[in-house]
Amino acid sequence: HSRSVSPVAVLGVPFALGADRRGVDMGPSAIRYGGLTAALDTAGVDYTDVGDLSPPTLQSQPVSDDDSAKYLDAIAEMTGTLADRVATEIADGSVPLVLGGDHSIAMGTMRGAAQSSELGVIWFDAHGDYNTPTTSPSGNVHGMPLAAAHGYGDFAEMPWATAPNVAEENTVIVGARSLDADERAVLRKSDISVFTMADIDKRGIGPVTDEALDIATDGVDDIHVSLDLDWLDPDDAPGVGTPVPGGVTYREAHTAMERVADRDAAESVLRSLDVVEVNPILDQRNTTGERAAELAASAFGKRIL
Ligand code: 5AB
Ligand code: MN
Ligand code: MN
Ligand code: MN
Repeated sequence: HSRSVSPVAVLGVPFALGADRRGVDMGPSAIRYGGLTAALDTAGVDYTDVGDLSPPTLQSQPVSDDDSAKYLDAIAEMTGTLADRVATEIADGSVPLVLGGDHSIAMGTMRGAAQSSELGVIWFDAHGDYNTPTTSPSGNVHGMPLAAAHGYGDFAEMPWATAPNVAEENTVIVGARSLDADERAVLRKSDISVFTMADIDKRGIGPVTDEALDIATDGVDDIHVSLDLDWLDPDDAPGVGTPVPGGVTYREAHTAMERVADRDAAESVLRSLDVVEVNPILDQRNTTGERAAELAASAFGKRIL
């Protein structure tokens, strides 16, 4: 697929149960209000906003009694619905742009996007999101979606959570700066590539993103890109639930998305994108919603001139 012929399908997933925190379910609204359609228009992107899913809400759930992986039944329901929808949009020739919601929604996007054939993944995040119910310090499933996709650990027993056709060798984390002890040990042993903030400092975000694209696309058809807004420094993107100082600047984040767009223009590699963890309750006048909108458009080829 090439950008000129593949329309983008904007799909909101107002979901907060993976973060166990109100506000992140308003992310899709905040990103749209932040100027998403204007930014996509400027980018010359052919898109349709297909609206929001209606996943389970915090107010519809009894407080979770599973401290190791909170609200897992509701998360399974959301994952199944989203995976089916993403797979359908891709089969119809679209590239889904999925607006979160907390990062647990990426389990659904990846599961749907990986139905058709092998898929690489690039994970732009302060965190590794490689916990399992056994290792998680919080029990919040938004810290687990990448481990779930690979069927790692406890997730080997949860086929609904996994993404078929996603190999560790084609999975790349970019910008990590907060890994839990168990996550760190697992990632070091794995075939997943992790570029930390130190790598970005040394080499620059452009070369690091280009290498991430090389690894993610090696021998596979397409990639999924997952953009957690806490990847950015909290000074630039304050509206997130788990901020970590020392992140990339807004400008560096643009450079990364532009490299994704450049590769896609040349080789047609982008199968799906999600933009997650925007929490307007924690934000300063929707700054983070606006940043998310502009960065999404950059991934689809927004140009200034
Ligand atoms: B996010 C933490 N590792 O598991 C955990 O925002 C934070 O999707 C997870 O990257 C952050 O609770 C999840 C401490
Ligand atoms: Mn994340
Ligand atoms: Mn994160
Ligand atoms: Mn392709």
